[in-house]
Amino acid sequence: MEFDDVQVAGEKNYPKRDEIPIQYGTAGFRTKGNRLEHVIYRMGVLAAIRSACKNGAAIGVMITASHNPEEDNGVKLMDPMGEMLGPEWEKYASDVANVPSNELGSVFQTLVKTLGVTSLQNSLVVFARDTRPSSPVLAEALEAGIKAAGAQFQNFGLLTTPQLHYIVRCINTNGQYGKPTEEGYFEKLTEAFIKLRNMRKMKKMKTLESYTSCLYVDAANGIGAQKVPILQSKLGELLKISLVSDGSGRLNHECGADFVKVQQKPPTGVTLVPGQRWASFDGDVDRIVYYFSGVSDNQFHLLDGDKIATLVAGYLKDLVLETGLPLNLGLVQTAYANGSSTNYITKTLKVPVACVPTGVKHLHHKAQEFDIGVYFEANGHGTTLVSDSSYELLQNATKDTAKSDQQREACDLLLSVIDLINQTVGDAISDLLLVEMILATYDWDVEQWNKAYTDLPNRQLKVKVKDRSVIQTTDAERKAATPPGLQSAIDETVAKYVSGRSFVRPSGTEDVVRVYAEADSQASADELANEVAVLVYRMAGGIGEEPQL
Ligand code: 16G
Ligand code: MG
Repeated sequence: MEFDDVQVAGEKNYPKRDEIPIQYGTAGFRTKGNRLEHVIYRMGVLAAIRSACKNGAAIGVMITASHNPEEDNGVKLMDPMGEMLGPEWEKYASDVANVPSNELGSVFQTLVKTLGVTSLQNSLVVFARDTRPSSPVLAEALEAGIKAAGAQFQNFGLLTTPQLHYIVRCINTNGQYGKPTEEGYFEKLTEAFIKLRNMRKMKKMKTLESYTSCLYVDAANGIGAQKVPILQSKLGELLKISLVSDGSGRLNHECGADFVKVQQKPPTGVTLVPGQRWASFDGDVDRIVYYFSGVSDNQFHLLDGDKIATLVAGYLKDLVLETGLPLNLGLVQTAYANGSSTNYITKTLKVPVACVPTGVKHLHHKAQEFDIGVYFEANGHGTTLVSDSSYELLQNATKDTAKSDQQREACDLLLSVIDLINQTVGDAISDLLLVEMILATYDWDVEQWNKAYTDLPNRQLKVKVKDRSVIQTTDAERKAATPPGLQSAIDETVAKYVSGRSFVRPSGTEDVVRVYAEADSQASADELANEVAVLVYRMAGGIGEEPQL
């Protein structure tokens, strides 16, 4: 196999623009959109090679930078079951992205030789993009790369990231997971939702004076704004959705799940009427957080990934009990999970909890260890995984006459809940339907949901340092292994605060060190975060102005 054409077309149309190295990070490559053309061209070729290594299974490529500002863009590859690219390939992706244009052919040549790939003709790459201004040009670069590699492709145009993950899985399971189209995606989710709403008598939501059964969705001015109306058209009266940040403003600008979570306030310009139920997506619709303004206290209350996880885990736990099947249920979180949530899950729900490093791939991997594994990052990214054997067990149980009617009904119900969940990755649309279904089942409004536990006040800060790799972490990022002395200094500081907890970690997506702190009051959480930020600044080579104590 020769890569001369790949190199010639690459040098001519997609030459490397600069020498700044770029790494395939937590969620693929992410940087300014205008730095990515050559990288994405190369990823087209790499995805074709990955497909060949997987016997021609479809590999997905998504062009998006999620919650990043509009001028950024990014790219990530998806493996055959719709999961993130195998971590062992992240290095290949980084190597290929960084070689000079005139060495591209030989680098690919060496790679296919190492991997034992002899042809790319039967490779299949499927791709989609979000709504960023730079996305169409980058999609062209990707297509050019796939064509230069001589592979086959399908361009799905504008999709949410989780939709593409779903489609990849559908293609590679020959439609067993669903129809490999956007239509198929909405059909599967909404049919499950409608079935669940009809299966058990679900009472109307509580009618608080100012309560409305309409859900308000902030689509971050992203691709979600185009997809929510499709969802609405399928649900009709069953769920009324009112859209804000509907694409008329700047992507992710003072809106969206990340803004709401980090700033702990509604999108700019939104006034919450007490009791209204609100949700925010991020720019590519793989995160969701809920929030509301309290009817009695008029305060902003956030129902983040942790609150969603506990709602889902509690609901599934009861349902599993009703099935009478020996399915083990577990929940996976990261260090960012609020201490109160972990407490509630272990002590009240009595569901085992695992803690893993930040990044979907880690959570997803860990969740696979359970029969039913719920995973959520506090930032609102999460889903539930059900093992194939558990799925089969449930299917068989629905036909098992030795089981009671109630048990069989519970199995059937659980199977529909599984259909409602996009198991390939966290999916704001699927999570929204799941939350809405659970709230309707319990006859709960957001206030009742929120009462499960009270979050410990918390604060996140960023510190700029010369080289963030001087901070290495251990114990699922809860402890700093280097630089020497930093952890013991953090420990000493934390000890001064009631219910204090703090950790630091180098960001995987930005050139900063992140600081997280929680304590018994907001003032203490702010103070603790600040003290720890100063420690990082002083002990890990801070640049710019020192954080003020
Ligand atoms: C990416 C990750 C997300 C993680 C975040 C952390 C995926 C698909 N996304 O957005 O899971 O929470 O990075 O960012 O893996 P940070 O390292 O900058 O804090
Ligand atoms: Mg995202």
